[in-house]
Amino acid sequence: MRLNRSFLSLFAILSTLTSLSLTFAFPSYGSLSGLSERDLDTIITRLPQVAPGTPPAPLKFNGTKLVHDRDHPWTSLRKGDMRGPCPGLNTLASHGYLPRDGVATPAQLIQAVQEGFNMENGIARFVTYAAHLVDGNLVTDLVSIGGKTRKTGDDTPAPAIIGGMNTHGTFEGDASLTRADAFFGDNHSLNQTLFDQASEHCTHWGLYNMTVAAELRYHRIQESIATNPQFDFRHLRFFTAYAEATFAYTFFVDGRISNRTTAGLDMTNATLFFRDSKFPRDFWRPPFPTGPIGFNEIAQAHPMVPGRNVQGINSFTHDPSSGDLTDLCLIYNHLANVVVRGLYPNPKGVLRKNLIINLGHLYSGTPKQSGCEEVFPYGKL
Ligand code: HEM
Ligand SMILES: *[C@@H]1O[C@H](CO)[C@@H](O)[C@H](O)[C@H]1NC(C)=O
Ligand SMILES: *[C@@H]1O[C@H](CO)[C@@H](O)[C@H](O)[C@H]1NC(C)=O
Ligand SMILES: *[C@@H]1O[C@H](CO)[C@@H](O)[C@H](O)[C@H]1NC(C)=O
Ligand SMILES: *[C@@H]1O[C@H](CO)[C@@H](O)[C@H](O)[C@H]1NC(C)=O
Ligand SMILES: *[C@@H]1O[C@H](CO)[C@@H](O)[C@H](O)[C@H]1NC(C)=O
Ligand SMILES: CC(=O)N[C@H]1CO[C@H](CO)[C@@H](O)[C@@H]1O
Repeated sequence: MRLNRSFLSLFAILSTLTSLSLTFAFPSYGSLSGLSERDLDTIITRLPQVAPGTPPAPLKFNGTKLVHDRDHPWTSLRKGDMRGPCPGLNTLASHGYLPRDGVATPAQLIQAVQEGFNMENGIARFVTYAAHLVDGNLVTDLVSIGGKTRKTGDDTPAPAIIGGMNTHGTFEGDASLTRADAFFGDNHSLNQTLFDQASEHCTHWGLYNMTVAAELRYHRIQESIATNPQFDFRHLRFFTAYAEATFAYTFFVDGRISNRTTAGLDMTNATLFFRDSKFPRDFWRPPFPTGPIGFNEIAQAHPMVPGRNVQGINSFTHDPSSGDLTDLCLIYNHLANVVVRGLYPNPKGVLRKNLIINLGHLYSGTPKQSGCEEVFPYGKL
């Protein structure tokens, strides 16, 4: 009895200490997914609770303008600044359109991609809330564009699960053009071998344009099928892989070039964006609010189905449960009902409330013309 009691109080002290260290170590941008209810309770009461911000409206002035201006100089990284797999967001952070440490609210992300790259409001909302829901902190309303991640197959306890946009398999995924698959290690910095390969695709013509993008997109998929036993190319990743292939010529080409269908990015400027997170000198943003121009052309050049390697390399198998490019509503549905639900199976209080609000903002970014029906995995407020 005595023994039992002192054992229990020792246990109580130990677990309080564990919770304390967990709380103190827990960064305000860390994802709360995958935590036990006990850890969640401890962490949430000590985090600053910030109500989800309102998504910014479309830009008032939406034409081209100089964005590499005197108010937005490039500066090198300070200790602790985070950068991730997205060259667009990295560049915005290194020029101060986003907080330079790489931690931002969803509203700041939308404002920055609109202001700095003239990204269209709907697509900005969709990708921002997708990233925030799977990789961000829904209590503090912060997400890191980089951040630490848990290693594949590593079930280290909560403090190691930090989140941020280089978490593999939530938003970040396989067959990126200039970043290696997580299976090979570093999944977020520029991989010089892959960048050189991308440049070779351009040497026929010298510029990365829609035609090159279609070939390189397909080539990287085939490469992952043949080399990455864990290659996964389904759901949100199937969509983002095609969208991102368009981004380098839609967003990184000077806005004084008005025809965005034929726009091409040269490799010197590409190196600045992809490797150094830097605007070229005198860079102007696109001439109108822009999304993935050429998305359908790239997808149709080499039609693919969503799927994964089911049994090692070269075992790519169609997964009919995944939405494809003709059914974006299925991708939205899977994200809300399966992915987010899986990360947060039983949220309570402020967490549930903020999940509902952020899911509403995600839905507001689905294209009107696709007519997706809104889903409510956690009910309504
Ligand atoms: C808030 C909006 C955005 C979010 C949340 C976001 C997030 C991401 C993430 C997580 C990735 C990694 C996916 C992967 O390849 O595994 C990525 C890739 C990429 N993003 Fe963004 N992004 C956003 C806006 C932009 C903008 C405005 C641009 C261009 C100016 C851009 C350009 C790219 C490119 C080119 C890639 C592909 C890199 C590659 O394949 O090597 N993104 N983005
Ligand atoms: C850009 O701004 C103009 C002028 O305010 C507006 O008419 C147009 O609809 C805007 N374009 C988009 C795509 O928001
Ligand atoms: C770069 O990518 C290649 C091909 O995916 C991979 O084999 C290599 O290990 C990567 N290099 C680094 C430094 O991550
Ligand atoms: C862009 O150029 C292509 C090819 O020359 C042409 O077919 C298309 O109409 C042009 N688009 C615009 C918006 O000028
Ligand atoms: C890309 O550039 C090449 C070489 O100039 C050209 O043949 C091709 O038509 C371009 N693609 C587009 C979509 O403009
Ligand atoms: C590189 O970007 C700058 C700024 O947008 C532009 O003026 C220049 O023409 C680009 N270089 C090439 C070779 O396209
Ligand atoms: C899942 C995975 O491999 N993630 C890796 C992404 O890259 C960073 C930086 O190299 C690694 O720390 C992660 O383990």
